[in-house]
Amino acid sequence: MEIDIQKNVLEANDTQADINRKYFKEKNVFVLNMMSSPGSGKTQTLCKTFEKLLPDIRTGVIVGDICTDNDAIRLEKTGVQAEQINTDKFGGDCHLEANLILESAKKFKAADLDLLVVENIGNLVCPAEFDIGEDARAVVLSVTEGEDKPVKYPLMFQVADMAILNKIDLLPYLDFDAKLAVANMHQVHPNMPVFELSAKTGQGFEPWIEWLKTKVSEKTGKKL
Ligand SMILES: Nc1nc2c(ncn2[C@@H]2O[C@H](COP(=O)(O)OP(=O)(O)OP(=O)(O)O)[C@@H](O)[C@H]2O)c(=O)[nH]1
Ligand SMILES: [Mg+2]
Repeated sequence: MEIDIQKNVLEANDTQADINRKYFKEKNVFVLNMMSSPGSGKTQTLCKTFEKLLPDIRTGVIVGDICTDNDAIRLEKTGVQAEQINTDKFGGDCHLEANLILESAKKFKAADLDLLVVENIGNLVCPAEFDIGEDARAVVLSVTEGEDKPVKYPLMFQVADMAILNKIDLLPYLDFDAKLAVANMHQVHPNMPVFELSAKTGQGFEPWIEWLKTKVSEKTGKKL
């Protein structure tokens, strides 16, 4: 019985995700779903990223957390419009579902966006199961989490189109083996692009920014 309920929830979500995808196609906006464990640096990475993209790339962000609008406040300091979703109002879900995304996407003031980023709720498991109608998925792993996470939580890394290995400024102080972490990502998802960077210092940002700009260009037809 429980399995049937879960199946129904996922099927309903998939139907809504297809509606979202159609909406995003009409709006000609590239949508990136960014996922990770709590604290790996999604918000910090996005703040630095938006500083580099704005105002040339018209950008919006939807940010999910169980409680607080802390991340929306941090992100808005870059000049981006941020729409916070809190899931504590409806049971404290550990992931964002497609219906919430469409509701929030309709709140953006700009007539047209080129890029809409969804910072998903910090969780390395559930968000991977919920299609939100995005064009691409990013997973962030930070060097304080352990090299083995890709093989312990493979689904997240299998559904991702690219990965960020964040907090590389801390490598001199840790035993973390970055080569092994990347090899573990490639064990579950061969050839996935991995960008090693520090959202604190900005080190390693260029290849990630180039990847993102290329994706936005491909979807929108806009030369960047
Ligand atoms: N040293 C270092 N610290 C970082 C880096 N990126 C993020 N942090 C710190 O890590 C902590 C968590 O970063 P956040 O950006 O809030 O992480 P998050 O993934 O958005 O967290 P949730 O939204 O709660 O899931 C903060 O104290 C950041 O300042 C980095 O590259 N290097
Ligand atoms: Mg965050």
